[in-house]
Amino acid sequence: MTWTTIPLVFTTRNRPMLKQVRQRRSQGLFITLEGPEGSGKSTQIRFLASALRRAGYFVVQTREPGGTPLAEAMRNLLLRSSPREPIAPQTEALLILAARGQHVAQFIRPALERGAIVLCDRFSDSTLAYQGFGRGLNRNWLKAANDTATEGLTPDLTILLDLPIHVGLARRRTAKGKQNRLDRESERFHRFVRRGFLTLAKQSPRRIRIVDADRPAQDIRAELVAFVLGWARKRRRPRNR
Ligand code: ATM
Repeated sequence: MTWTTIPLVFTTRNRPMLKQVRQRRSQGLFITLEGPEGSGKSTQIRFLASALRRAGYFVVQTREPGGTPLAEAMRNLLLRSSPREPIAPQTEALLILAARGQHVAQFIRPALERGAIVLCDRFSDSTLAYQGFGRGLNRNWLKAANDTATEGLTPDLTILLDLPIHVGLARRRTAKGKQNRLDRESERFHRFVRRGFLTLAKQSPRRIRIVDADRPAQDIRAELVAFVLGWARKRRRPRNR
């Protein structure tokens, strides 16, 4: 087990202070899938998990918001609509980050320390895209709060399944009974979210790989599986080979 020291900036009584946070570097690999509504993440993550397992890797699959009983309870609060008491944007962000803190501490880090490939359906990029670009919350604040929730955990690889908003929303609207509170946001909101994801991909081109999701599922699957298997083989040997 190796340890690295990463500097994080904290502000106490308006006096900036550098605090050293020790982050454990694990044996596992952390891969996230991101994308706007209707991008097919949930289907593709299942394909990817099966392909990696067939190749001999130890894989765990999870999602956000959620992934542990407490975080799933927060997911239910977040995604249901309550017209009598709309959720304020900052409450939404804090609930998502609270759920993430629990998920990282109880599920993701322990799995990485056991050497798993952790496949997660959404993570921190969704917070910057939805709550930052979509809701307009301060992105520096979101990044700092997210760093606190995750203790600095960043994905090793992020796949961004990108597609035009009207295509994704049409897919979600025809998938009966599957709409949640955020699905019902305006097209303008979803346009900001997509633009947010693409901006994040531009800022982190080594971590975030854009995949065109406006294609038949089997074409997306073929590209995704080939790319991720190649990427994983360069970093870890499968356990049972
Ligand atoms: P899925 O539909 O991908 O399960 O995600 C649930 C919702 O949670 C999704 N919106 N819709 N529809 C995006 C939203 N979400 C955020 O707004 N911020 C986040 O940080 C995460 C992880 C999800």
